[in-house]
Amino acid sequence: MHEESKPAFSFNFGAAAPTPTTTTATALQFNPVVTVPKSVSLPTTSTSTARKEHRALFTVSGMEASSTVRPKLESPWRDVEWTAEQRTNLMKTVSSYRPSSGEVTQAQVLLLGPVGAGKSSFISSVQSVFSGRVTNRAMVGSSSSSSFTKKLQPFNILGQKGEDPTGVVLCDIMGLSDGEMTGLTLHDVLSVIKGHVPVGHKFSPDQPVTAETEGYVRRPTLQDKIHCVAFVVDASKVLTYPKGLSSTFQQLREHISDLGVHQVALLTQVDKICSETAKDVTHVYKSRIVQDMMSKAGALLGMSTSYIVPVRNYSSELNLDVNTDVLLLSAVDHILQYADLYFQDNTAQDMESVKFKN
Ligand SMILES: Nc1nc2c(ncn2[C@@H]2O[C@H](COP(=O)(O)OP(=O)(O)O)[C@@H](O)[C@H]2O)c(=O)[nH]1
Ligand SMILES: [Mg+2]
Repeated sequence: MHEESKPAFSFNFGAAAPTPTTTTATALQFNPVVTVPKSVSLPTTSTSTARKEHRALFTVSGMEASSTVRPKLESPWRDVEWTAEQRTNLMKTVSSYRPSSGEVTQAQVLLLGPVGAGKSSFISSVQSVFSGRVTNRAMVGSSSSSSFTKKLQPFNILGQKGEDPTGVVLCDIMGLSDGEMTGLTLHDVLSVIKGHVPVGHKFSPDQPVTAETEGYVRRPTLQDKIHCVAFVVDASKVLTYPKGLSSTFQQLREHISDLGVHQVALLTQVDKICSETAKDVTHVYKSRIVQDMMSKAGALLGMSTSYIVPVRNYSSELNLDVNTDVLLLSAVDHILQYADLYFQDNTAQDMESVKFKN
């Protein structure tokens, strides 16, 4: 049984908190005061590192100045092979990926971020890469719509024509609100991650997920759960997101880490902050502006930049571009590495408990 106290806050900054109803002995304490995670020592959970990072990043001055003076780095800060061959290799890697746990067939990845960050676009773009043409299956909203996606919607990433679905499912969800009264609550996000929320569930901030919710999954299997969370932020908004978003991310990260789920981040819309990258995506790792924005996104998320990858989604294009495909596939590959850590951790734990029983 996993009923828990409802959160003492929601992501609708300033919105009324739902009143708690049922609690159990194992209930998580949703304390709005930030607590340091106790047991999980994932690389992504280092709160102290995150805080240090905050300090360091916020005291750096003249970043923009240097961007203007020297917008391009002499050598890229991450190496990527921008070739059709690399695209083929990455497609093979992604489509042949199978979770390293016999119990599940697909890794479930939850995309979390504010409305308009590019979550649905990322899903559509990855599907486009595999289908060989630009499609919009994940119902991308316009940048002004409040939150087009209100349901929990998993998308199988299908292999190329005739191939089986890949071992990855990208789950789209309503956006974290950045000020309106429509955002997801921490309670609901954690219910999704634990596997209690049925596919197609329509979120509503005043109707939190409980055992009475239609289709509530009482005893989630490993396949029902989320195995990796990918935060999604818009590079062109990192500097203007409401202040509360950063603490929302920190709280989410701490609770998600407590569940043993690794987290990565996608910095989308990099074409909007760097015109060179907009013209030619192979500039992305040479762009000082993008590099600086990655650090700022790291500070916003409380995450080291090594977990963050830049992404350029297909938005208005009609044709695929090999370099954009490579960047998108690299992001999926990055996500899968952290999803697989979950299976490795859980398999290792199972082994421990077997040893213990014997
Ligand atoms: N230029 C550009 N636009 C993007 C990118 N990603 C998303 N968009 C646009 O941003 C808007 C919001 O995207 P959407 O995927 O609906 O965001 P969501 O609310 O997070 O699902 C849409 O108009 C997209 O076309 C990107 O990488 N580059
Ligand atoms: Mg969406």
